[in-house]
Amino acid sequence: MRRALKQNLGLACAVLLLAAGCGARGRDYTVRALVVQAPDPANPAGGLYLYHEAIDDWMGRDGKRDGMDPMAMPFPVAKGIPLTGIAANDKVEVTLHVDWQADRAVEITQLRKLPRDTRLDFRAARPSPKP
Ligand SMILES: [Cu+2]
Repeated sequence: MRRALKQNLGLACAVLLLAAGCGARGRDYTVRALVVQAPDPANPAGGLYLYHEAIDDWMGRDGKRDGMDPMAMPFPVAKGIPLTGIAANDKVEVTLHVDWQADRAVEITQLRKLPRDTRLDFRAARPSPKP
């Protein structure tokens, strides 16, 4: 069981390295979230339904850095990211890769479970005044 987890993590890293090597475009955001709904193994394309904390430095499609408030939303998950063992009410930290030029503009490229006692903070976004 533990070995399987290690292999999965290794695979995730390999996928990340590959993604980073292939002409890294876009931006990465590190986001903490509560899992709203366990992923459906029969439909991995359905993504992961998260209630995420504010993303202060979020940059929209228009290039404006306007932040994103906490909200529940589904996220597509990159191939090779293991979702086994992820259940509703888990707390997770994900890397969101955002590339507005890509077919799939937003996807989770990294995922890790946080300790059960992690306190998430669903305050509003504080966008930076920087242009
Ligand atoms: Cu959102």
